[in-house]
Amino acid sequence: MNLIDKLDNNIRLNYEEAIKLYDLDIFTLAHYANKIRKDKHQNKTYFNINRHINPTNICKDVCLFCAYSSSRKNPNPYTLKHKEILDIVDNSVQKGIKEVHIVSAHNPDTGLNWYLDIFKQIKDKYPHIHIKALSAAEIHFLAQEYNLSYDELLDKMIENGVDSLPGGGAEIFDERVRKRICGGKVTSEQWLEIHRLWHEKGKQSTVTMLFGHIESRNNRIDHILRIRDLQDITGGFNAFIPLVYQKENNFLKVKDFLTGQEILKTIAISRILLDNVNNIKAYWVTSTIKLALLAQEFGANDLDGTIEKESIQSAAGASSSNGMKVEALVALIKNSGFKAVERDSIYNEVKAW
Ligand code: V47
Repeated sequence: MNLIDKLDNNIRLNYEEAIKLYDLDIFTLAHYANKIRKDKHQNKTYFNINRHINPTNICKDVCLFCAYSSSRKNPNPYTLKHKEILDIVDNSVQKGIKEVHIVSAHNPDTGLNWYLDIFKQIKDKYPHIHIKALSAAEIHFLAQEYNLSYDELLDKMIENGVDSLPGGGAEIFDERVRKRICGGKVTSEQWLEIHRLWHEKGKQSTVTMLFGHIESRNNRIDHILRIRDLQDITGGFNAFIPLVYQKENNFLKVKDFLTGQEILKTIAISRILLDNVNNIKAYWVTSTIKLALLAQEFGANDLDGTIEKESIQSAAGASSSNGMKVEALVALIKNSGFKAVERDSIYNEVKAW
């Protein structure tokens, strides 16, 4: 059976077949990705009302793509006090957020409880707010620093109110590329192990892929298929988020940046390959909102959320530092021909806008 026959019959592709997807033209990929999107979600596009908080930028690790950490070209070290974090949460809750997304750097000076106590304080005060916190990279760092197994640390996070894990720190799983861009932090195997353990506790998480730097198309396919393999076992990933590399203020030398066509192809391919992951998120922060809207026709069915303040990608050049107003996001989704549906953090529908 040839590739097109397999696509027509929804037959799962192996690595050798999957790498050939990039040879198909963009309209063919859009056709197949959009068909899957329509079958799963019709013309709904999900978003949530959330607040990103990045409590510290002091980091013991060095990732070449990062412009956020204070050790890079952005020497402005900070560590927020719990009172400052709670003030942010108070303010955002009044504005109607349903989720706080808390990730930051690998700060060796704060102590473990600085990381954990803030979750408890937020949960005690706002039991209805979903806490999505700590990437697998942070979990690996904290487990090593404080001599805990992943399992012990994940249990402590749950005890303190963390509801789900974000997908950061996955970067690209290929070991050679990973060593060059972020050697020293969580390995690919460890990243996947942490999410596997989390899923085995009955919890959900998301998974990202950082692309558009020095990785090849084959590295992207390999990354996506490693996700599919774990998802076959656990079923715990609720969304895949391809993050487009932003190039300012960091030390990764990249010659050629991605075209819009390559970004859309990659989103469509991820939709086709990840037959066991329900949602594909076009993260407007890194793709730009215009391309994210177009990505709705290339398999993406989620635009993340309002975010309110974004510090990681905006440090590297994205125009996302102030998030997006919910009315604006809704209007853009509707004007592009889709139905704007607010969701909670684990994809229950909250309200059709
Ligand atoms: O892991 C760092 C990325 C991630 C750059 O789980 C960069 O729903 C582009 O993971 N260009 C953190 N990206 C953010 C993240 C995330 C964001 C939104 C939603 C979710 C989710 C997760 O940011 C890091 C890294 O891959 N990043 N530097 C850069 N120059």
